[in-house]
Amino acid sequence: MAKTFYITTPIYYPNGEPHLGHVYTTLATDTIARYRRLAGDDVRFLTGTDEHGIKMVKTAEEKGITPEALATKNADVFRNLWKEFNVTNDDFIRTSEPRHKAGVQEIVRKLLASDDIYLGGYEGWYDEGQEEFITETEAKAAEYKSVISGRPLVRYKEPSYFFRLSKWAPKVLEYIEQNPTFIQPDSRRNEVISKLKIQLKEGFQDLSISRATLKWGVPMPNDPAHVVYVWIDALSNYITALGYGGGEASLFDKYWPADVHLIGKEILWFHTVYWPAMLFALGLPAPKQVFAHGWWTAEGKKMSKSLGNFIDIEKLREVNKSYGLDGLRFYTLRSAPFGTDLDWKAADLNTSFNELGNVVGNLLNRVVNMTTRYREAAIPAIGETDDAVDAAVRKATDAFPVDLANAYDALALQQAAMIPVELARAANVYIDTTAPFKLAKDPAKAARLDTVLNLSAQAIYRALVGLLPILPEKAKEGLSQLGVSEEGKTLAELFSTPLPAGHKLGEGKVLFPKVV
Ligand code: ME8
Repeated sequence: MAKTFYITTPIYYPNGEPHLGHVYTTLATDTIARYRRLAGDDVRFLTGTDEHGIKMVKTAEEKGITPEALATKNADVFRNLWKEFNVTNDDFIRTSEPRHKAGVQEIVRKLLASDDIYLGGYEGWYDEGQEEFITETEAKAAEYKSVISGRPLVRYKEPSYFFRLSKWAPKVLEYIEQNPTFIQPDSRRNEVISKLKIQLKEGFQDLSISRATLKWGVPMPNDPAHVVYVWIDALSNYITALGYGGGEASLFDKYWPADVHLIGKEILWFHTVYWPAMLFALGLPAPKQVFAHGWWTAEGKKMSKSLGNFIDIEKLREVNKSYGLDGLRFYTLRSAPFGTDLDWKAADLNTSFNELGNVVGNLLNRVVNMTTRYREAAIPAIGETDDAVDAAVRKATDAFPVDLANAYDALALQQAAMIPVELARAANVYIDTTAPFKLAKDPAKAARLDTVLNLSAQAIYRALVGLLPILPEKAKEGLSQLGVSEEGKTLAELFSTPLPAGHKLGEGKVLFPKVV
């Protein structure tokens, strides 16, 4: 049976339309999902929308519509955008759906029964933009403003149910320490560990998990005057979408624990402290990994509508028009090491796309044209070799499958994008050095030309296979120019045999028409 692989994006707030940040996380998740499917895994990829909480209520009020209407309108925008962008999610969960609400209520019921939830009173600070409770110390340090939005914190005083986070926090710390790859990258892991240690030393606060003054949410099953705190509601999506707490839990049995929750760095604490604590209290395993990527800025500044540098859907559609969906995928993944912050620069987008053309497109073009011209489009068998000259391209081609697998295993997506480009670059250098057009003029060099054509073809073949998760359309098109259909084949099958001697190439065509 194939190994299962369950990967998720955050579920996004549909209080507005998606923007570059949402698209980035979703495309990165899609790339990993595509790679794992190609590797032969049984993949489940989940995304969705997080529809409750005060932020949705306030935005709806400003717009003069109900939170339901706002959520439905924008959930559709998210769902349709993922279709338009060829995202291969298997499911899309809305937290307003009955399957989710029933699951959350079942989770709360279980936690009430195990005495992990109790009734108390909350008095303290709340960041309404982040939907986050803030301790007095943190609030004071931030001058009673949100560290994310800069807006004033709000004072809350109301009866509330609490989750016994203090009871489970030591176990969470132990889990984090015993599983070095649970939180990635390492720098983020260290931040969580030190914050946890400080809070454990100072005395861990239990977590307020219900709101009595809010109507828009999942009602507490034992006390419907309260709704469940939006983060408890939201985090549960990762298991309610698998049927946990509902009638049919076969997906849950098959896919839980998740292999990767991919998120932005600002929501790491929720995912690596609250979420495992809840799961442990439910007697369930924690996810295997939470990977926090960095934040996008645009042209050096925080993205904002008023600065005119906001990368919204319209802007992204324009990008797709000029560079194709694959151009956007490649740019966002190759821009910075995965996990660090990124800056959107229109000029870099252009450079990165043209790099694909100059390196990958160029190699494909050379291989198809030369093989067509000199060998009637059939891959020649290896002829005369020259170890000193051939070694570099042979080594890069041989090492490629393992290098690529290592990059994906570490979620080093920048490397995953660049390893194929580097292989193509090495093969271009090889062609420059061996000058096949000169070899072709000398009948005595025919056996040498055979080798150069063969090795160059193997390099572009592997590079294109390796690019399938990143450039699903272009890599497929490139492979068809090589006379290869990857349909239904696993990575191992595609890598295990080189293009055989006599293999006929297809029609050559410019793969990445230059954009100026
Ligand atoms: O936080 N750069 O939803 P959200 C990179 N509903 N990524 C960004 C980004 C930026 N500038 N802006 C947003 C929520 N993102 C909760 C999540 S999960 C159980 C609940 C991406 O709509 C990034 O993935 O505010 C970030 O974590 C997410 O969008 C936040 O989306």
